[in-house]
This record gives sequence, structure tokens and C-alpha cells, in this order.
Amino acid sequence: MNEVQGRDVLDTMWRIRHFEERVGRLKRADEVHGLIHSSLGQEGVAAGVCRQLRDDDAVYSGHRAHGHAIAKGAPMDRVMAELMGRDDGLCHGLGGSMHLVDVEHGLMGATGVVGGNVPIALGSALAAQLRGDDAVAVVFFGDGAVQAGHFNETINLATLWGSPLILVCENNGFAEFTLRSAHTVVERVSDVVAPYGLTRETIDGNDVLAVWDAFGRFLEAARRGAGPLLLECLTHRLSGHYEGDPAKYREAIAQDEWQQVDPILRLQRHGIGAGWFGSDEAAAIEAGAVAQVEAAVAFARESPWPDEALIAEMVYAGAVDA
Ligand SMILES: Cc1ncc(C[n+]2csc(CCOP(=O)(O)OP(=O)(O)O)c2C)c(N)n1
Repeated sequence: MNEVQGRDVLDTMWRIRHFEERVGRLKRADEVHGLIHSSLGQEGVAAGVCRQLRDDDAVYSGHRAHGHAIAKGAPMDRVMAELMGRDDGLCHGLGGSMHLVDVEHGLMGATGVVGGNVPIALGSALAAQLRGDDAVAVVFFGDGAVQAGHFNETINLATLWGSPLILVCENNGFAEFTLRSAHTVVERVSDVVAPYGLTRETIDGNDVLAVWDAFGRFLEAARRGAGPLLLECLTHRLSGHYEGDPAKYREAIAQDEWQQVDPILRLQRHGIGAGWFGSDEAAAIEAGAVAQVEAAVAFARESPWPDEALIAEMVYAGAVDA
């Protein structure tokens, strides 16, 4: 990561952090709708991966999708409008938090079906193969998704075909409210796929420099036809499973301990030490992120509700005559 990339990644992580915190407050005020899963604490994975991708690289996400969308380049005001159910939202406000799509920027979709986008991402990777270009497909999923049958089916076909698919597991140690050790005996997701012989690595996902470095290598390999690959990022979600989860099933991380592993503060310390920016400039980047989030909220509040006729048109494809 160089100085320019470092600033961009820092800016992206602050935008995600403040977006998620603001969404939490809006949810409590009943201004955003539906179930909200925050990616607070996991910003390093989204930014370290997506900021290296092009618009023609496909990204798929799951239920914890806001950070991936923002990092992939979806306009934050339109993401916010989507969460508020407004017409200027990415999907006219009809999809909501778990169905963010922005084809222009290569965000091909998020889903609430755990692991549901893993085989669909393989479809995008296969399409790139058939087109003969060097685009890749990236799919984000949690460690819980690995127990779904279609996860193994996808790895089997992807390795058989040598597809340019990069699987990015955000292993935060929990599947919903369940500790990993309560649903599997295999500690590392990268070990689950070992028999298929694909390139795989487990890294500290709270170290965005490590994410950048490992994903950069994986991306280059996938572009030259060495896919599929699996990157397991060990990370920590600061929030409960969903907004409103009292999270009584786990112990809160101590504030001073979190400060040491927080991906944003870590990059800030590194950037200041490396002379990329001073502490004033880092503070200005954060302030800019806060202002952009507020602008997104104002934009979303101004946006009209979607038209009722559009709702029927978008929900029922090819309507049958009554
Ligand atoms: C197919 C399917 N089964 C079950 C659920 C209920 N569910 C929602 S999130 C979740 C666990 C997800 O865990 P993980 O993939 O590790 O993601 P995390 O929430 O930890 O980020 C489950 C089981 C679902 N949404 N879809």
C-alpha cells in the first residue's frame, strides 16, 4: 500500500464506520427499516479488498453488506436512501439493507440467504472466463456460511473449472449468536477447503495492511488464471448480530484492547509513522467522512417514497394478465 492508497483506504474505513454508527441511531429512531446488520469493526476487510477492484470486477455480499457496498464505490447517499426505503435508493428503496445492488460499480448483489451468493458469484467468475477477459468475481461471506451445502458445491466446481473467483471469508468467530466452536470442530475456514488444493490463507483481518497485501497477491493470481482462491480474514464485529441485539452471549471487548486492534486506528498510526499524513490530516479525513454521512442522511430524507405502481412492477416480473 502506498501513500495515495493509504489515504483512500483510511477515508473509506472512516466513511463505513460513521455510516454504520449513524445507521444504528437512525434505526433506533425508526428512520431506517428492516433488519440491520452492522459491519462495525470489520471495515478493514471491506476497504482492503474492494479498493483494489475495478468496476468490471463483480462483488457479492451477504446480510452484512453496507461496508462492501460503500468500499466498492456505491454512492453513500443512495445506500442511505435505500436503507430508508426511498426512491433514490440503489433499488428504489425496495430492497433495503440486505439487497444492495449497484451494477455500474460492480456490486452485483447482497442477500440475506446465508452463503446464497457464493454459487452466484461463481457464475460471474465463469462469465469472465467465457468472455476471456481478466475480470474477477469476489464473494464475501461469514464463517457461518461455510456449513451450507452449496458452499462445498461451489468450491468443487470452481476448482474443477479453475475460475477467477476469490472467496473472502470474514471470520468474526460467530454465526448469528453461536460461537464457531459450537457449530463445527474445524477452527479455520481455510482448512475446510484444503482437500481441493486451492490457494488459501488465513490472516489478521483487523490489519488492513495485511488484507491489502494478501488480497493484492490473490487478485493478481486470479487475473492471470490461477483461481479460485480463498482468503480468510480473522476479524471482530463490534456490534451485536443485528441492530437491537443485546449481545448477552458474548463478552464486550475492553476499549483499550480494541484501540490496539481497531483497523482504522492501526492504519492511522501506521500512516502517521510512515509520513503519509499528519495527525491533523487524519482527523480531517475523519471529519470529512462524518460530513459525507450527514449529507447522505439529508439526501435520503429529501428523497420521495417509491411509487406504488413501481413496487408491483419490480416485485412481479412479467406480470400475468388478470
Ligand atoms: C440459509 C439461511 N439459513 C439461516 C439463516 C439465519 N441466519 C442469519 S445470519 C446467520 C449466521 C450468519 O453467520 P456468518 O455467516 O458467520 O455471518 P456473521 O453474522 O457472523 O457476520 C444465520 C444462520 C439465513 N439467513 N439463511
